[in-house]
Amino acid sequence: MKQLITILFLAILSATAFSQQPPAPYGPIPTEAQLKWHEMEMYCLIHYGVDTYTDKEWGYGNEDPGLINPIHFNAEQIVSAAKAGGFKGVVVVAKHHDGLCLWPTKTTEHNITKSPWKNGKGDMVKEYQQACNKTGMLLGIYCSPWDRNNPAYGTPAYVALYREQLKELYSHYGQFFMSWHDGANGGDGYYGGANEKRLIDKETYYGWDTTFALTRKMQPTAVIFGDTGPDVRWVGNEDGYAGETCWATYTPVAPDENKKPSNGYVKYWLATEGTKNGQYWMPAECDVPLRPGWFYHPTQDQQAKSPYTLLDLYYRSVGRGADLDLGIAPNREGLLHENDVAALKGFGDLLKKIFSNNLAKDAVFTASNTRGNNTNLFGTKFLTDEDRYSYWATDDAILTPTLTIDLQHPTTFNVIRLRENIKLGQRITAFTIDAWEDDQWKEVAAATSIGSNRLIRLPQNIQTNKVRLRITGANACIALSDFGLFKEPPHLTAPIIKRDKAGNVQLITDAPVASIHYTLDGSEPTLQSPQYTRPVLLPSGIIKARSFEAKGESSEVATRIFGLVKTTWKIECTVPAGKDSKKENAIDDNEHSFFSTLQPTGDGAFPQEVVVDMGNSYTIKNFTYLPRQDKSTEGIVDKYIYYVSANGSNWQKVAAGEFSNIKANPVEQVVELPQPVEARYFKFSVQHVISGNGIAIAELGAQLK
Ligand code: FUL
Repeated sequence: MKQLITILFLAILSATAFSQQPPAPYGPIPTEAQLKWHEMEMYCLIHYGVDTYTDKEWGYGNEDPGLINPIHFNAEQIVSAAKAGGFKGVVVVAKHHDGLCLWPTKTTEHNITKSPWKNGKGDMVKEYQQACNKTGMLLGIYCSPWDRNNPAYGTPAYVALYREQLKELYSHYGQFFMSWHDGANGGDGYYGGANEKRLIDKETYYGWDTTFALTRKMQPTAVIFGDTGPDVRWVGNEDGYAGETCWATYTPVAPDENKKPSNGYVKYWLATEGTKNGQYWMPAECDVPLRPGWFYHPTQDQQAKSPYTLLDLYYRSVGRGADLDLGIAPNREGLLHENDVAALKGFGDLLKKIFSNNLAKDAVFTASNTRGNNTNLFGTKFLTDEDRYSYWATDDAILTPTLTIDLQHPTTFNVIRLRENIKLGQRITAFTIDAWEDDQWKEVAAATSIGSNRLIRLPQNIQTNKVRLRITGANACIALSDFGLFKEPPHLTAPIIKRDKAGNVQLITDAPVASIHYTLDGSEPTLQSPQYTRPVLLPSGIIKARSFEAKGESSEVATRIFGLVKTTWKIECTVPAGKDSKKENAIDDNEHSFFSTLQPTGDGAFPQEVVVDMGNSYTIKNFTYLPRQDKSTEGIVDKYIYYVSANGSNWQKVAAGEFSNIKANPVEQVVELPQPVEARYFKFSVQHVISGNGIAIAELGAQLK
């Protein structure tokens, strides 16, 4: 009898022990620093430097530090604007590819002490540190590995110097949340006057392992960002979005077989999705500038992304388990432009409005299974407690449970949020959401990866009193930490601006609105601005439009800047078109078609030149080049010369340069002329392309003075 009691007792004990046992972690799991980084969700990347004054995206390395004189520089204004946008920190570009250090470094003369700003006594990184401390924001650092100024670039001496620069930054500015290492590496530059092309072995040159060991030692709480992490990976585009399926795990792959992937040397396009069951916990950072470029350009003052555009990016980055890194660019005075400040604030307010009220917080959850039946430890009550690491779990064998959410009363929502307890790895691989409608379940959404955060934005509001989550695939039993339902405020959408080939602009709304008003001078449209009644002829220039409702509510402002109408244009090229391509595609106002001279074989000789006859003489202030938009980099131009002519035979050179960063950020390139020119013909002379034996042009354009 005694024996039986002991056995029974032991059996009960082991059952209780099991029911208290948390699930074993699955696959790679995040470090403490990575967890903190996930919790941040959003931060900003600040680009300011000589490019701010030269109107470039990459400096060549020969710029005069004397250019830097931001008389009103105010780190607090910049950091506070980011904070108002809901961002939790800033990464400061302390040195960009041009090599100018914004802190008083001992490693090179090419630094802020040689600028007139604060009589050479200033230290921008310090001022950002102070502003962050004051505002409760976190600080990160970007120090470009590629340095087009340094004479030693390409030799081991430079790598040692780069490490010295990092050491200075790591020692004097407190704790960093992130050390950001860019993948753009090697190419032509000033290099102390050598003016040459320096290529490096991207796999081995920087000795990243040694450098990152330094980071670990000196900044143990910082995550390290790079194309191959090791802590946070580049998402593979500068458009600000992760894949619809996006794994926090990733196995980077080198472009060539049997090589080790490294910064700037990786099949980066695989990073958009990551790797299901990948080797490392290496979540994605989605970086994207608020304006088209990373640096400030006065011509982009009207092009800050609107709050709703930012919200869309938020869903496609943070909503897919990645973080959003938004580029902000202080202007020549050292301040964020008021339009940028307003866009950030509008976005921050919107996020607060949407996510401050979880409509599922008082719901009654019924799970088809709870781990060891132990609702105290693993019950559904943890799904709405705002703690990312408390969770509902299932028994080890249960991979496809169902969760029914009784909202108790009809509830309207359009956003669903799910989170896993990522301390236990990324486990769920597929799920479906149903809503109770007309006495039956109706599927309203389905998705794959969840990880630290998954947001589903439904195309329309749903009203229901019951929702069901069906997990349809998992690598291991479930450890879900969050279930949320949210509703976006009603919102009048901005008009869509379209222009036909003849220059007639149409303003379109999805549904009728009381009125649409527009301006053609760059000012904000108000009820007093001209009312839109029929297409407006706009041969070149800016249009801003806004919808209004009877009660005075208004939409965001939609802005478009149009180049000169091309109906009278004719185009010729010095080399034949590639297969299935025609030259007219470069002037057809269709960004999805492109003209190419790429051939199946051959090296291709440059320059290759395109001549456009605009049909009439105009006063031109800039030329534009839109690279192909199909994600391929073949034929994308990165060095050009522009010529103009009155008769098509006597040519005058008006601009020459490089389209820096066009590979990672293939947006329309605007070449501002030093002064407006009178011309009927222009010649786009392509000196160099990123890769391939020919050129690829989606659109060529010009804007009138
Ligand atoms: C890129 C750089 O080349 C750009 O200039 C910019 O700094 C961006 C954030 O990273 O790779």
